[in-house]
Amino acid sequence: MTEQHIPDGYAPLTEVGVREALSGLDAVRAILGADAAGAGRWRVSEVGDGNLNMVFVVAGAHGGVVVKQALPYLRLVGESWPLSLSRAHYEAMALRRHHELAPGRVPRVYHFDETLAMIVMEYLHPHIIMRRGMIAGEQYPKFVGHITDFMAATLFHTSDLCMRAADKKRLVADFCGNTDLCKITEDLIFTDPYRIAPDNRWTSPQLDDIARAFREDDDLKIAISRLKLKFMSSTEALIHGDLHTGSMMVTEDDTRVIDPEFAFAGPMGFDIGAVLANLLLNYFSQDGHEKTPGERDAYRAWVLDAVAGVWNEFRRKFMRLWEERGDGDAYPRVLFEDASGRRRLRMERERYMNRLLQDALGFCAAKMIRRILGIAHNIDLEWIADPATRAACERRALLLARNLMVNTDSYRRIESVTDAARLARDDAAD
Ligand code: SR1
Ligand code: MG
Repeated sequence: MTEQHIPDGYAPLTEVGVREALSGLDAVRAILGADAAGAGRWRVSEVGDGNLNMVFVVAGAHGGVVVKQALPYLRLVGESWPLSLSRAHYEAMALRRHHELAPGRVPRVYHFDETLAMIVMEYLHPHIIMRRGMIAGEQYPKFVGHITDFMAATLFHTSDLCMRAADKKRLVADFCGNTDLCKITEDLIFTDPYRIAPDNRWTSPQLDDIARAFREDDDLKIAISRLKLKFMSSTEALIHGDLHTGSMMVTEDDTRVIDPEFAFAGPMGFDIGAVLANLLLNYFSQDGHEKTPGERDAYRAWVLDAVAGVWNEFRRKFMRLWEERGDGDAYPRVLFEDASGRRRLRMERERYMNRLLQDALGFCAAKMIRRILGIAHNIDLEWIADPATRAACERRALLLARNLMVNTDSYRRIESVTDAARLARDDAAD
């Protein structure tokens, strides 16, 4: 952990502090309306349910804003786990970049206060956290289109396929100080679930055997270590870094990506894999949420369609961007101007996308395993009250994830992943 720097003037916000901090901001006052006595009085409520920060909703007579403040420690654990306030700086920078690249897919930033590590942003209403909607069995028909627009735009435009080398290097430099947050990922996703770590937990005793087997599985530990190296050393694009369904706010018609505090220049497959993993975890959790067996069959089918759609649509959109706007310093167009060159470049793009799917599937597996054996779990599974049912769902997810990670190259198409997920459930039901 880097040494903690807390600027003079920083203090964790209270409701009173939020009021004070916002009262001097003309743009924010214009959105809320004046903080006046009676009906005009701003209503401030703390709503944060994430692992890291404080989040306030402020409602005024005219509208609302969200105030997110970083704490100098990890909220989930407390002051014993110090964490750099600078994550708010990286989050604000990523939100602004994402807004430029994928307008309408992220909340607008109205104000960033570096001293308070505070971002004031658009209040998304009536959006809910996607994970909660999925647990309730809600379908989001526009989700695949929206999330693939977001990923294709943000990943392509911040890659060397699109950027000039000097600009790309500046981007890498702009985000390279986000080391505390990268370290969380490096430890909690790529290391701790495969060793005895103090904060690991799982449904015990039901999963004790598989947790131990994973700790003793050299094939798996080599595979996760290769992924860790890729995460640490690849600077392919500006990635969100924590793109799970708790980082998405949705309605039937809209999808917004929030919380990019883990953003840095990393491997694109990490974001794609995060989306796939969280859909698959939800898929496996549905047995614990249906009231009668089969009640969620249609929902399960929708989730698997979404898994396939996320990759296939992303691939199509990313390829198209590359064809139309591939003016970066990688694969210079000047080298491929004749018919044979153009044909070879098309083949190369196919090869690139195949490799990207392999990366995404490896990271997908890593993200599934960490949510079942590591410190931070998903409510999709956590909210299954009966431990035996929960463990059965988790075991299926773990077995698929292990195979995905160790035998990634036997999954050449996303449909082989959805088939395997279906089979993992059907086999267990037999
Ligand atoms: C201890 S922090 C745990 C997790 O919360 C965030 O959402 C990230 O996924 C991080 O790994
Ligand atoms: Mg988050």
